Amino acid sequence: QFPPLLNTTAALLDRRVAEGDGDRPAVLGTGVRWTYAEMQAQANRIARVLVDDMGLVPGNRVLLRGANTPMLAACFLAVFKAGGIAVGTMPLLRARELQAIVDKAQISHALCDSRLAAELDTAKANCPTLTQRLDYMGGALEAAMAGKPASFDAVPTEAEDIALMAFTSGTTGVPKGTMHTHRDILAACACWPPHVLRPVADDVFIGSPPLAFTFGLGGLLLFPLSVGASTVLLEKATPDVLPAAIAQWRATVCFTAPTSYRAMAATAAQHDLSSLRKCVSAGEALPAATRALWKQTTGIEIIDGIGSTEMLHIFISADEAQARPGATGVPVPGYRAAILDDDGRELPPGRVGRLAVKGPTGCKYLADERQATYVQHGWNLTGDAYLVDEAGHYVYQARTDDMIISGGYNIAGPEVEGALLLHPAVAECGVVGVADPERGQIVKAFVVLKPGHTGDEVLAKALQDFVKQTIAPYKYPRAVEFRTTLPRTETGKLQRFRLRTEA
Ligand code: 3SK
Repeated sequence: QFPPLLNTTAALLDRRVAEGDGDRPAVLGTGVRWTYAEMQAQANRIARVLVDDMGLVPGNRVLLRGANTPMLAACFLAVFKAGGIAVGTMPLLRARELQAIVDKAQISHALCDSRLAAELDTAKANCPTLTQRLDYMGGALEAAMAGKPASFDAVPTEAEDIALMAFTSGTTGVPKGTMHTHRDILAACACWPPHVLRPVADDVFIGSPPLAFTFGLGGLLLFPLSVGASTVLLEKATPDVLPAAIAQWRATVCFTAPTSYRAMAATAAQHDLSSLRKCVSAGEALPAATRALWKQTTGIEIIDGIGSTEMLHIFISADEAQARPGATGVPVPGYRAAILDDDGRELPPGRVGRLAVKGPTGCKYLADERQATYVQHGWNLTGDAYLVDEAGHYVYQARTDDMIISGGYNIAGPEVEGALLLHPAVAECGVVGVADPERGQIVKAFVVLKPGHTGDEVLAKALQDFVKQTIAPYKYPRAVEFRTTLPRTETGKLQRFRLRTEA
């Protein structure tokens, strides 16, 4: 039972300091090693700047933009502590994507890593609600913090107050904001970590997912704090640098995506990974071959899991003892799962249907009609097709929607289409995911050109570069095929399923 008055930062950070863990290492990064007491002081000073200088009142939405750094972590904790609503944004987002989030969430405040300021500067003109902004990493935020005392009493938020809005681009590319309360956050800390991951206070967490992605926020900030462990926040955690970082920091718990484990296996022998004891994979289905390769290379059985931005974190998973190649796992204690047919009836083992889950966290979209699609009959329908085997293990089959999952990124085909259609040579286009041994799927664009343009390699490259300049670069189509027509229904709707089979 959670008490009615509940503040995430008070529960995860202040309590730890009050109970005597102030001198233990909390957050590590390039040139930074903050103890729990230092982390608390940083968060307190930022909270004071937010309230005293930027006029934040409880319920205000605060956009956070930055690479994974101790300062970004302190900003999240400061916003929770001041009773604000933290809205994390992916570092790679462009101005138009930021603008859509600011508008949808009615964001009034922003704390931005100064090295990523340019896109927010561009977005500013079209963000009338965003009136208060300070930049950090050599920006005005640190200067404002310098004059503040290191104390700040947590705002007595209620358990059901919204603490976090996490955005996901969804199948249509129109961003969906998912809302999570203080109680949701602490419930996520109380379910998967103690029952499946089982971290201890001496653990050192490390990994690649951005704090703006709830997989990263939980795995690299909330969960380590919840047990008094430490976390290494790396600005760059691609597979070419992660093994060296694991060795350097003697990390014990790693969070990353299957593609990253596969890539890291190739260079693992060149690094001392002997400190590692737990490896967590989520974000896309874990191929049995990747699990086997990582086990053969490091001796470690990957802890696989599926979560969603809507559900906040992982709800089906398997610890090392329960792991079965090809299966994601079993419902995390606290959650229930079922496989439903299109009419909402539960299917027996072995039958493929829609994955449905319920538990202490759940989907609460911000003003979005897709709420009624995601939540039906009291179940959260994740958009994944699964089957459950006779032993109760859940086995992933496919996405049930148009989302493309490539290299751990969720990419909405229609959003890439929207970017391509801005190019002067493009008349029509359709974007789908096609199977790829390395990335799971890649984004493929089928393009019909306007008269006077020739579909050759030069134009294909120009279109790819154009998409990279228009939206987050990871969404660009890695394959481009020129067509004279696209398959459409009589009413003109693009038939993406036909493109998928023709790809
Ligand atoms: O994609 C996932 O599996 C996931 C896992 C944990 C938290 C959030 C997400 C989207």
